[in-house]
Amino acid sequence: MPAPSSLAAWQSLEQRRLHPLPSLRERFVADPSRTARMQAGACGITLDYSKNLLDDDELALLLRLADEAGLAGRIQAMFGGERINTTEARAVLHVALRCPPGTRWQAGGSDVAAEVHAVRARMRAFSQQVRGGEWRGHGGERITDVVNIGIGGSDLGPAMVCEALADHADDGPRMHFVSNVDGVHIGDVTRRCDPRSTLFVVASKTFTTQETLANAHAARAWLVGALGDEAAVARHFVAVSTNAAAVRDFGIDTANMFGFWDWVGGRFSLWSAIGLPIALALGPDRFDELLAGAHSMDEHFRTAPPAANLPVLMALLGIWNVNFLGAASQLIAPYHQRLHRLPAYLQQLDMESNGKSVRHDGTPVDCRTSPILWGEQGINGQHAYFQLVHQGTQLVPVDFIGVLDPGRAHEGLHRIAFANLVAQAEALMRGKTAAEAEAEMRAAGLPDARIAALLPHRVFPGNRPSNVLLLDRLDPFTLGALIAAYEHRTFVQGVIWDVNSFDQWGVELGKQLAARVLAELDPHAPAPAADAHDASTRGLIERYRVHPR
Ligand code: G6Q
Repeated sequence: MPAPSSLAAWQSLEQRRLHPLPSLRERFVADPSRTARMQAGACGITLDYSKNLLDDDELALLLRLADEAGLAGRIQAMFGGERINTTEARAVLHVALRCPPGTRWQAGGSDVAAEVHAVRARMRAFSQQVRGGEWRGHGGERITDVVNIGIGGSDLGPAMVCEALADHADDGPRMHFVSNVDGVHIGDVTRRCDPRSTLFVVASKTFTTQETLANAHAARAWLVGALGDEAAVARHFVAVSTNAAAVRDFGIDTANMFGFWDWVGGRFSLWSAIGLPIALALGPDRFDELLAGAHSMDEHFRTAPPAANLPVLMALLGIWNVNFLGAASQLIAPYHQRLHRLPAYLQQLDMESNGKSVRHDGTPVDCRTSPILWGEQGINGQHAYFQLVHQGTQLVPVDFIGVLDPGRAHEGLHRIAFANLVAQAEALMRGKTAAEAEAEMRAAGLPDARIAALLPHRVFPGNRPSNVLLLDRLDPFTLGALIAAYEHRTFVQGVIWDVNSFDQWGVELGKQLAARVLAELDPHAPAPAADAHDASTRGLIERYRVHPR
């Protein structure tokens, strides 16, 4: 694959960014059809990208860039089950996880859809049993609380979705997610639960992850200690994994294990059995709707022309901001409390996928790759870091995410949140000129000297780019589509940067070192050899070893 900067469209875009362009404010005045043209919609989601710092010419070049990078072929390769995760020699088929019942999906010589639907049927039956009170605890109590123990891809997706769709849970069990291994997280959850009516889902693709296994052992000790019977594990623990042998070694009957496959990457796995907590919380019908929304976005992504393709457009706008306008970060601002975990989820999706500096062939990338994604729900952000976004020295493109239907929320309150979303996007685009700021201060009766002193502080440069993504409503279908749109956005950017979006070697080194340091922290173990670490690391280990306990 060619280096991004060697592509003709890339070079033309480099030229374009040198042209002085009118401000966004001027462009809106000069072109009344701008917004109508710069919109795309699919699956209950509308993208208004008219507040980006580009025009039709740049957009046409970006679309050409996607074409020159071979995007169409890469999409086909992914959906066709080719081993596009080259460093791990794996196919990337999370898209197959959401194919509707009755479809066939030939990949690698087998029908992966049949395997997917077999696991989905087991998830359906199990979640119905738990929700319906047929699956009970060891002593016969109905399950009231479900604790998912997992981390990274085995935590963030289900946790985000369960929270986002809490209004669709009817009378499902209470959900808890434990990922941190510090002892506080599991302790806080077990204190709130009754062991007689608590079900643990141990979610780990590899079933070797230190944090997850340590928490699972702690949970088992808590449960067996409270119920006084090792046999209780069978009714209170289920596993989600690809590693049956390790599940068995832990003491969970593999009859209570839900499997998935190596072609499902951790951060793309909420659609697999890793989504079991979602099916338990919301019921299997809602889980199917989530999958249907994602599948519908897959179909849109696969078939819509690039110029009207939501994920492709989102990706190209990001490329423009990052590679041609120099944005180092991307703010995600959902204006809905239920979406407050979305930024954390997207952080992993994007930064673990495209936070890379070598290309497929191992040579260095010659451009900036994944920006730093950050954010939380927008209203809180407004009262904190939005200052920097409006008047700081960095360009921070924003994805505003809003929901039109208030759902169960009080309509008046929902409208306030929505008004703030609209106002922030407008303010970032328009800014406030010196003349406007001065007129305001004059109207307020400020003396001349005060106006002169304050003026530079009260000017907003504006011309700051944002997307507005509007969801018709926050329901399983639309959320599934939104997540899939971001997944494909990440994939498209990886194609253009020519990085493998599906491996994560960068998380390995810390894990390796942690295992060694853990042994060395034991005050009863021999101190590490003098040359085992640098002076700083040795000092930290020593501080821990001698700290009075
Ligand atoms: C995701 C990553 C990573 C992974 C966790 C948990 O793409 O690979 O976040 O999901 O490290 O791994 P296990 O599921 O194997 O415990």
